Amino acid sequence: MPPTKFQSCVELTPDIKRIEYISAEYFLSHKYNLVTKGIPFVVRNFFDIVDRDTLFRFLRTSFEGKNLTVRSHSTIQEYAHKRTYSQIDMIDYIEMLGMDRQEVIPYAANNSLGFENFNSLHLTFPFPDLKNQLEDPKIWIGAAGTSTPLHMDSCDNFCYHLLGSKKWIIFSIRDCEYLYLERNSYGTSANPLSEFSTSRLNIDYPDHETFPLFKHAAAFELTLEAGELLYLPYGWAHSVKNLTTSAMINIWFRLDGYIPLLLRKTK
Ligand SMILES: O=C(O)CCC(=O)C(=O)O
Repeated sequence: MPPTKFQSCVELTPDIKRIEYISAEYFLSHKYNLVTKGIPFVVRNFFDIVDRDTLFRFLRTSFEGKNLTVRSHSTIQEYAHKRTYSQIDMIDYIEMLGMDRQEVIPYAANNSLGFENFNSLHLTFPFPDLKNQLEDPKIWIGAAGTSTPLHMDSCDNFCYHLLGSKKWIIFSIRDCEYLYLERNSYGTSANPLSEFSTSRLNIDYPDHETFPLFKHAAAFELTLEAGELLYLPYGWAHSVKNLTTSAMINIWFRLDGYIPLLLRKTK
């Protein structure tokens, strides 16, 4: 079962705020002020943009001798319960991305990148003290049209958007009871970071008769561009679509103990 009841003390935000520029140093020294409100925000120009050729060259080298896992699904039910995975070489995948194709190619979603590669791209994680409690940074590379349907993760998230444009539709933690979330069978690992819930709703074509509560949910729409960092707190459900060929790296982490507990799920 997904969590259904939250204290309604998360501030409502009319829009997801874009902070024009803060340096990594500023972020490090003000990190708790920035994240403890429990609302998402975007920082523009947070890191240096790497051009497409340089990024792909870097990825070819970092994945040399390793397979990339790619994911396919055609419906949201398939995403939730029967998605298919296959393995491909990074060089072949990058070649596929460069081809003009009619059909959507599989999505290289959620592949481990390693902190060494994360550091080589001069990316900064604002909570270095948490580093030994983190999962590896993950890289998401996909063609226009690849997507991740509506779901909710059980941890906070920093997303470093490296290339192209990615559209996010985000729902407040206060609205999760309107989203028909169910604990997903992929989230049965002992690691709490991998618990997540998927929605039965197709938010591109919502069926209001079957899912009448959905009309109470307010969607925040956001298109991330290269150089932007998104902070997405625990419990904010999201649906994501790549509008162009895009690449993003994310780190999921837990701030229990830092974020006031009242912003978290009611027991
Ligand atoms: O980029 C995507 O397709 C999905 C990313 C996502 O769901 C996440 O970072 O939690």
